[in-house]
Amino acid sequence: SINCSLLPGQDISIIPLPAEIEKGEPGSFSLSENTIIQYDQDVTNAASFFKDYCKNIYSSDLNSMSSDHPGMELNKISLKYVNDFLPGQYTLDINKSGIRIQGSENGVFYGIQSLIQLLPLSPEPGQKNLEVPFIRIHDQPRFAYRGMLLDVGRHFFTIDFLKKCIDNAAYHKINHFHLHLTDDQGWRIEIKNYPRLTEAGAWRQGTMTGLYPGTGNDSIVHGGYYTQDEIRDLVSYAQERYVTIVPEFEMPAHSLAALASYPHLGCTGGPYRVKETWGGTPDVFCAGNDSTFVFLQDVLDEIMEMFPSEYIHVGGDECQKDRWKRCNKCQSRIKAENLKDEDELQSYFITRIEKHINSRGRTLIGWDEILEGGVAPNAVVMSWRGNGEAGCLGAVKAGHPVIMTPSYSFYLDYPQTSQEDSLAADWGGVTPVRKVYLYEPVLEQLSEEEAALVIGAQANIWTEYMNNPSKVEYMAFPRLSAVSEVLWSPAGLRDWDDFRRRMESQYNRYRLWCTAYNPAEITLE
Ligand code: TNX
Repeated sequence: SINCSLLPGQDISIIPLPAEIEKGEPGSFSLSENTIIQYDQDVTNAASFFKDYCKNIYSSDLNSMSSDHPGMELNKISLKYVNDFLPGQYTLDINKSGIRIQGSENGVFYGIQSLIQLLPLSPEPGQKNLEVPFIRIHDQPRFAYRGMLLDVGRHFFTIDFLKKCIDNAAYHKINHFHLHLTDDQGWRIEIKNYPRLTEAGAWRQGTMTGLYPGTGNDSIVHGGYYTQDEIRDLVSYAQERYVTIVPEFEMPAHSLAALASYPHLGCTGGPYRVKETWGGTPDVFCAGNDSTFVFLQDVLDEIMEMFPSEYIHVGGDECQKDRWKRCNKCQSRIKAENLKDEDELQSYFITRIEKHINSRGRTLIGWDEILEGGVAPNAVVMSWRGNGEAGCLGAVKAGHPVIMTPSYSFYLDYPQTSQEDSLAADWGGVTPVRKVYLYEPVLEQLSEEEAALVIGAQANIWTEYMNNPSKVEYMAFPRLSAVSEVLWSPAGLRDWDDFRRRMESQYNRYRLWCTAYNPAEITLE
């Protein structure tokens, strides 16, 4: 007899909540090493993901065969590709003849993600049979863009850790991993044409201690970067999990690491140093110098080679304009292009970059400041300031798609509790998991047409105060689980008490996944 924590008819606790769950007859299917995974060619990824998962988590070796081989009728998991299912859509059936998942290509993968959340949470050592309850699920995502951002600029994280983040994204049916690759405090990606970006820009000589503006400097060299080969490997790892990596190359501001590497790209000519404190800096790319644009376009070309993502993020946030005001070249540009002021100069800057990105068949994303001085014609706006409302309205009124990433609800660097026990950004207030869970990305006042422009939302993990992987996970969880439900599940099913009930199992799942989390926040009364 098997001691299994998930008994039939008992707790079903999938996160994000599926659109429709029908509990089947009482009973369960027993998955064992005699179970065969039979899969259609188009959903090979999902089959291998499931095999690897059972091997890694339960030390269970399942066999698989493609559906071209005649299969047996019983004791199998069948994965069927259905051509006319929508992106992400699937059905999952578990009954006495076995497990069947049908869906679009990524739909079957998401069916697998739901299935793994039906497996036992606290397996006995050596337990080989995995009981899963009879059930029928119909599911599909609410939003097309379901994102999380990791800032590798403020602190460097290894490729292995990025892969673990991608796994966690996939478990939560999140399909975009936004990598913030460049900032004042570090440049993190090899660019063959500009080697100094990583020779100089990837390293800082120390890091401020304490909360901004800081109590001192640790004088420890910090840095690191990804080679182009590592990036290609990471991109294909993500592709196998239906996660698109959206690269971000920040401009015109947050660019001090690039200026420290190539000082001629700034208005004053430098010298510049990779920044050792948090907060902004007046030094930004010079908008009057044509050689700046040659550099930016060359770097973007290498980035677009490495990342097949339709979306290319170019930042655009928090650009201080003082240097431009006092720079002859920037002022001549304003005159020559008939621009009104420095805001319009930023708009000229981003629009010029957008032309280049569009010419390569890609779409530009920028933070909501790209609305100031006029938004570039085809840009997607990421609305982050405050509760995201102003940026959203600015974008949709101009007919532009928008991704909601409101700092007040979706910034996972903000403390989770008022008694946060470690350093956390103190510029936005406490963001408990309940607040995250109850955030609604589509503003009530939007018309149907405008609402359709809200293509999704994203949680951001800025890492000023996170210098190791456990801290990142501790800040991310459980809040990222709440985010995933906002992104995936039908709005009408959102229910805080039910979510809290399901979170009890999710905490055990974090432990199965060896993922750190903050246990303080969801305590069941
Ligand atoms: C604002 S979000 C920033 C980041 C910081 C973050 C800290 C955005 C576009 N800019 O550079 O890391 O706040 O919460």
